[in-house]
Amino acid sequence: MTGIRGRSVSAMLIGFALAAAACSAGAEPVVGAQDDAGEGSPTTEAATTSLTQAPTTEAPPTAPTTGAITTLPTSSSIEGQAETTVPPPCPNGANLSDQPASSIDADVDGDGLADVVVTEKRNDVWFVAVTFGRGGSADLGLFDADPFANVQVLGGIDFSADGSAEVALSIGGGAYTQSVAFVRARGCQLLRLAFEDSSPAAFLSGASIANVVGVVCVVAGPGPARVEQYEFVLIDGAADPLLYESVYRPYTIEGDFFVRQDGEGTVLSAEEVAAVGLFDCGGLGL
Ligand SMILES: [Ca+2]
Repeated sequence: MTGIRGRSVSAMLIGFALAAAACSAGAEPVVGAQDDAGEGSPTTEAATTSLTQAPTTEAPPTAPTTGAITTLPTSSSIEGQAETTVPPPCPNGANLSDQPASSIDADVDGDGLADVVVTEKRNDVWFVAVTFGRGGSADLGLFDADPFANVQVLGGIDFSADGSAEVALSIGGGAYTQSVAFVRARGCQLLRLAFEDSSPAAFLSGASIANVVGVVCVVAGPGPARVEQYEFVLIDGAADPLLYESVYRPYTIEGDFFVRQDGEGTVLSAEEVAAVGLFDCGGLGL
């Protein structure tokens, strides 16, 4: 039951956080610094204006106010963009091939420019690489990826709702499962999100008759960003409906790590198991 409830809450959280992300994405580059600048500078202008215009009784209430809002924030917002949304290009750190195995667009460094993220295999080792919208590139070896799998970049999901997307990748798996990993940009580098023991993190999604494993992503909202790993094991194949033992393992995202939280086990019917998404991660397809 925890799993079902967890999922519906997850869906709500995703919706909420995406809405919050949309709001903050629009507001973020302009609000903080410009408001401060806008409050400081207009006061001076208003003061000088009111001094010069003091004899006139009609103008002061409207003219200084309009001038303060329209002119000053505009100039300071241009300065702000120069600092925060147009960082200098990165070095060309990736050895990019002409034929990536997969490619998606996502803003991984949060500068407002789309970046191109690809997967490619070199000498039987898979790499994820990014070409930044501002220029330059970086790559990262996926050494735990199956060299015989078709490693794909699934897309970006902004877990922390900070404008920089984390990138989900399918890195291979077993006969019935796919393993999903996450990377993010840090400055001009790519890094792999890891478990607490620093091993590269991967989550399983897939199903056989006896086993079902699912991944649910939850972006930051009222609660912390997390990835929930569900596992269902068939315990009564004679029952109608089939009965599965469920294990729910949530991992919160803290810094660059997935930190295991307490989960619960319970018994679910096949219908309840089916209601939990095998891969429910910000609309990304597996
Ligand atoms: Ca970008």
